[in-house]
Amino acid sequence: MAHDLPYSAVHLLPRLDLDSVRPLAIEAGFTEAGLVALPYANAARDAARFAGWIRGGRAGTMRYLERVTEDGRLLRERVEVPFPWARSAIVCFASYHSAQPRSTEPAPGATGWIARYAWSSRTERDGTERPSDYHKVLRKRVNAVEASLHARFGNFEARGFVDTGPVVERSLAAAAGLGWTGKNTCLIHPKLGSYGFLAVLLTSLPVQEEREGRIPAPLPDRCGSCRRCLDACPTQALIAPYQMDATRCIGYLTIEYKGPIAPELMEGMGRQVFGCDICQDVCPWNRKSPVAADSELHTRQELVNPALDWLAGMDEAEFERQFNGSPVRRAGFLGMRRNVSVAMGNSGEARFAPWLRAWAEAADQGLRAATRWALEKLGNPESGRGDN
Ligand code: B12
Ligand code: SF4
Ligand code: SF4
Repeated sequence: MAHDLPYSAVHLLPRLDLDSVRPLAIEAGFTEAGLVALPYANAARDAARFAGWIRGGRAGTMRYLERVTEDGRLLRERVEVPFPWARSAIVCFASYHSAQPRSTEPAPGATGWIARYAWSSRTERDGTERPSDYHKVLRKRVNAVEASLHARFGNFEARGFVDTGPVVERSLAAAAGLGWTGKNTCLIHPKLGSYGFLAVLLTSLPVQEEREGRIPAPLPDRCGSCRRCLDACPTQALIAPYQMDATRCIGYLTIEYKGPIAPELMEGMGRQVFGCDICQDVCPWNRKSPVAADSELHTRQELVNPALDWLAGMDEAEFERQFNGSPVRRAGFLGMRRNVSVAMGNSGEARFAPWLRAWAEAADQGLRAATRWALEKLGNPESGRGDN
């Protein structure tokens, strides 16, 4: 393995440089790519930030983020903890910006909001449109980059990740010069904005620029005095610039968290039924960023401002049909019903009361709590018979 090699042997290894890596990533379907030698300059600072975040209890029920090694080190704190052989990280960015409206624009009727990243679909060979999930789409692309590198450089160690690997992808992306961490904690690319997925390819190959002393400096923070995201977050999940308490984030509450939601947070959830785009929709860096034309990440029009009646009327089989292969499936059928109940409560429309009453005795605690809260919020209408 490369990390067992003496210095002289490491010196003889082929080296990566951005000029040869970037075209491979673009060819594989990514919008942009960066490269950084490991360990990177700010690794100790980022490790301390991550550890502080975990110790502050900000990860809630996302226990996988808290995994530790046998000697008690947080697995994700530094890349070298799980991957001591890694000498470089190629970080790829795939834009999912689309021309559709934003969650912060006036919406028609009683509709919910599904986060932009989950609208995706792809056209199969037989011409049918199927839901697509960025995890799968990008994974295939990372594998393609890895295969091209092997074809060029022969044998070396590599591991690719999209979201689920034990690395803090945004820290690596910032270190690789792809953008800066915004006050909303998102990675913002100066031209492409923040509607972009990240994928990481770790390799045991060293970086050319390092030897030449041309280590790319991380991009400067361009948030300036702006604080639109902090002011717009309806659940005050952005507890300070650059810092999020995930247990208050609607992205966490609607997707990751399965139980009953605190009433004051349900109030703030508004009409978001899956994820949340508010702190990105208000960000000026997403105003002029180009729309992506990605054939595997087409917008499913029916998921933009979906009618609450449509979502409420789905039985489990229909939920599967609509969301099998889509990121939305992660919320689960009952999780989505719980989120729809909250949105109904926040809609102010008494016609939703029959749905809510029908679910009020559900075995699922989260759904039960949400329907009861929503009915109360609508003033417990006696005759709320609507068009359902
Ligand atoms: C857990 C998780 C969540 C959690 C927690 C989010 C969070 N802010 O930590 C929840 C469920 C809430 C969530 C929500 C979302 N997520 Co998420 N999530 C992750 C995951 C799996 C781990 C993130 C993590 O380790 N968080 C811990 C904190 C400490 O790290 P971080 O915020 O990522 O890192 C930065 C900050 O900590 C910052 N920092 C900390 N303290 C300080 C202090 C100062 C002064 C400064 C300057 C910086 C700073 O430094 C780090 C970067 O340099 C990553 C994938 C991965 N493996 O990394 C995706 C990921 C971050 N998520 C992603 C997406 C798309 C989203 C959503 C947009 C989805 C949605 N629409 O609902 C929202 C965005 C919400 C937001 N404003 O961040 C993308 C982000 C892409 C991008 N351009 O930034 C990622 C990278 C997945 C991917 N592969 O594309 N997510
Ligand atoms: S995603 Fe929504 S809830 Fe989470 S920090 Fe951003 S605005 Fe707040
Ligand atoms: S809204 Fe303003 S403060 Fe927030 S991330 Fe965008 S530029 Fe930075």
